[in-house]
Amino acid sequence: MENNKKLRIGLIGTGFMARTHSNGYNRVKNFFPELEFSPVLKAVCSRNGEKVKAFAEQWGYESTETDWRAVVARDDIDAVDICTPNDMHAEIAIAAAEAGKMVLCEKPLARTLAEAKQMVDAIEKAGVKNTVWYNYRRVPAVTLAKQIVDSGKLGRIFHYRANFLQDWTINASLPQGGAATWRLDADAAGSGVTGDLLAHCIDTAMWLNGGIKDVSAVTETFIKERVHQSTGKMQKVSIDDACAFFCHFDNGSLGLFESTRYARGHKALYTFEINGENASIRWDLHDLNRLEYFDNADDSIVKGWSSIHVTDGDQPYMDKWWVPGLSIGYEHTFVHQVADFLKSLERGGVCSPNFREALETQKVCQAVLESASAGSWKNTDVEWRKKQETEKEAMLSEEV
Ligand code: SOE
Repeated sequence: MENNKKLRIGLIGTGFMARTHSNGYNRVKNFFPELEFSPVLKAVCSRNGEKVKAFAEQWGYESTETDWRAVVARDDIDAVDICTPNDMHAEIAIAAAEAGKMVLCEKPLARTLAEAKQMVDAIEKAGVKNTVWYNYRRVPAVTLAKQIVDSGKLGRIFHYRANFLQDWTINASLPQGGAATWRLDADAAGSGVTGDLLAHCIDTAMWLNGGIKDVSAVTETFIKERVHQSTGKMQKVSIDDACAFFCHFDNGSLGLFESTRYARGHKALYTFEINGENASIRWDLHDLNRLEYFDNADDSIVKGWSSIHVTDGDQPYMDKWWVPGLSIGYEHTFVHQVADFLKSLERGGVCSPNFREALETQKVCQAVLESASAGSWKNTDVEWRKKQETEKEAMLSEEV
């Protein structure tokens, strides 16, 4: 890294996630001016030369590449940000780590647990900074949920419930494979809703409620064959279109998770609810600035679910934005993750989830898929408690 506290980014990919990350890099110093480090958009890479040039111009990248290996080899790049389909994550992350680059990787970390383990080994061997973009942790209302849970206000936790519902793949004529629909191709994605959507729910759940011990899952593939973009032929669909699972958390609570791309009417409905002995909380991505809270200690005449509008300067991240009462949105979660990454460079600590933490989510995803195909409970082997004891998170919100 250059001494003048620049973090020179090489971004691989030009799709939807590449836009969210680029927006994060571009906005961060406007709203977190106190951070010592500043991102510099050095290079963006895509195989499509025209597309990558247009992307560079639109988002302010200084140069373009059409081969990711060129980005990894460049001396003027400190950090490689991976926004490709999942089948490229491992190869790029491992090569980048071996070249001594920091790595920021879009979720899920990998297609399989085996791939994810190789990535963690490479990153830890190289000793480079790393993070995985499980962005929903950095919705201020979700970070507030973490603070409330950690304060012990909920008491003993009995239940954790989460859903992530979409409906964009109901159309049987949608192909699998290719730039827009690689998420339907098991070779490119690894899995369907389990890796794409439940991975978010699992990451948040273990962050809020600790390790998941074992799982019992069912999956379904509703549309069994789709045309493949690369062959033009009808091919078997091997991803899970829907998945539901029960689990036990290490703390003794029960978890219930559901995800599908066949819930007509729902576009990206991520919700979770935690029920404790003394209080409960719930959150809904469609109303992301609000955290609902029920406290059994309230006076009976006013007792009920309250809806906290998480926009006050005392609440996580919100002192950085507008004035109390004014909302922020989805894109801000990526600005927050960039800010936390820059903070981790300055002050040490981990920009959670790092690769090792994301490996725990990968273990649960793998156990879910194995449980569904075996029709039986599976242990996850997560080591969440151990990691919590050993690593310090670098989150700006902790200082609020
Ligand atoms: C899928 O439609 C998707 O874009 C996921 O890949 C993202 O991770 C999720 O945040 C929104 O939905």
